[in-house]
Formats: sequence, C-alpha cells, structure tokens
Amino acid sequence: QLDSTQTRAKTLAGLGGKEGTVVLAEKQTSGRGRLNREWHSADGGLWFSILLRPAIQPSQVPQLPLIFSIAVADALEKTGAVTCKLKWPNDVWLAPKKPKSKFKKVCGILSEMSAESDKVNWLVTGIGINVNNKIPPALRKQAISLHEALGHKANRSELLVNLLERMEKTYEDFLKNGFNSLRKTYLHRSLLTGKRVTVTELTRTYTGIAESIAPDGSLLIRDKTHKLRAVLAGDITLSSSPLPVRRRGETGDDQGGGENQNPSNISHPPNTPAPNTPR
Ligand code: BT5
Repeated sequence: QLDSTQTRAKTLAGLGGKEGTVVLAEKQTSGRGRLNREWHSADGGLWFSILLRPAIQPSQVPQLPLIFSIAVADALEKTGAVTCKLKWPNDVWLAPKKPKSKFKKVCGILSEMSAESDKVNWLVTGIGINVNNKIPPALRKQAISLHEALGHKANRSELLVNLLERMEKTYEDFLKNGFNSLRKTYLHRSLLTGKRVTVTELTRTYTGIAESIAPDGSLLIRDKTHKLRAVLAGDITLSSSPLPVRRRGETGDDQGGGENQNPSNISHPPNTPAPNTPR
C-alpha cells in the first residue's frame, strides 16, 4: 500500500532512478488525477507509475499519455470481449462487446515531469486501471471496471505483463518515429472524433465538434463560428445538447466528423500549459 505510486516514483526519479523503474501498489490511499483530483484506487485495481528519461522536447511530453493509452486499450481488449475507445487526452473508456453498451472510463493516465526549457530530466507516467476493484457508487455513472465489462475477474499479473510489453514497444516506436506515426492508430480508436463536445480550458469554456488530432497531439475543435481551435490542455465532456454551427455563407457543409489532415486556420490559446504537467 502506498499513498500514491506517483509520489514514490517521483522521489526515485529525484534520487537518480533508472529509466523503466516501475512502482506498483495494491492500493493507494491518496491516488491522484490531473489537477490533484482524487483517484479512487481500492484493492483489486492496477495502480502503477513508470519512470522515463526520454530524449524529447518538453513540448512533446503531452503526447505520451496519448501513445500509452493506445497500449492500454490493446492490452485490455486482449483480455476478452471488450471494446476500448480513447478519450483525449488521458482516458481509456471501455464497454462490453455487445450492441448498445455504454462506454465508461476504465483507465486514467497522469504525466508529471521535471524539465528545463529544452530538455526533459525525467517523466513519471502514472496509470490507473479499474480491473477487479469495486467502483464506488458516486463514480458508477462514469466509471467501469474490466471485471464488470467481462462478467468475470481478470488476471491482473497477465494484464500488467502484457501492458508493459506493449508500452515499451509503443514508447520505442514513438522515440524513433514521433507521435505522428501513431496518430492514425489513435484516431482509429478516438471516442471524441465527430462528436459535439464542451471544452474547459484554464480560463474559458466553449462547445464545438471534435474534428481530429493534430500531428502534435492537440485536439482539433471546430467551434460554432467555424474556426478550428487546437486544444493543448483541458477537460473535454461529450455534450448532448445540439450545437448551433454558424455556416460560412449559406453553403457551408462541414459540421465536423472527418479527419482533417492539413488543418489550416488553427487557433492556439495563449499561454496554455502542457496537459498533465504539475501545477
Ligand atoms: C486521471 O485524472 O484520469 C489520471 C488518473 C491517474 C491515476 C494513476 S493510478 C497510479 C498513479 N498514482 C496516482 O496517484 N495517480 C496515477 P483526471 O483526468 O483528472 O480524472 C480524475 C477524475 O476521474 C476524478 O475527478 C473522478 O471524477 C474520476 N475518477 C476517480 N477515480 C476513478 C476511477 N478509479 N475510475 C474512473 N474514474 C475515476
């Protein structure tokens, strides 16, 4: 039992711990999400953090939760009849493989780093997966466990070994070829693409259609004035209310949904911090 695998891994990072060090807990008493939100981490889940020392620019760090979420989705699907989707920037959502199943959050990823302006000293990526743990009543509308989706308990050690192997492979691929080489795979699993969403950034909230993921990993939103905005950090909720899209003239026909390979006219919010970085 630990307060948080994240805290322990960061201490090890400061003491010169090696790349690839994994801190795993049966249970966390102070598991955390982004912005210090509480992360429920009871017995039976998979709660771990990995210490990495990638030779990348600090601006690329937000791409790591994206690539690791692909590895989590693949490893979870390997356990049985479940389907996974990726919710930008750091969630994996899961549903039993049957018609009309509802997707809910099964995994959250948190990245924290120590960096200089052009160098990452270390990066600690925390992964929390609801495997056989009970979901507390307050979270049941939004969270699901693998046990619940499969209808039986899952083997956590098999899942962990499989996941670590996939993470290593994805990480090597990313270091060699960059995020863009994994972008199509991410888009293929994206929960948000084509959906109406509400974006909450540090200083503003707006609605739009999630159109694609940019080559740098930011989420591209077509807002109601038809402007394409790149979201670097923020919370995204799927909105159920209809979104009035102001058309370009009378003939505009794009309400989103397609993949925009070469987005022009992208607006970046000023002074937006990188996602998942400690504040
Ligand atoms: C995350 O944050 O999703 C990142 C979670 C990272 C947890 C891992 S576990 C190992 C390592 N050690 C740690 O201390 N942390 C990492 P965020 O996107 O901010 O989502 C947090 C929100 O998810 C909360 O505010 C709740 O609404 C919801 N939540 C809390 N516990 C959950 C759970 N077990 N399953 C699904 N949703 C949960």
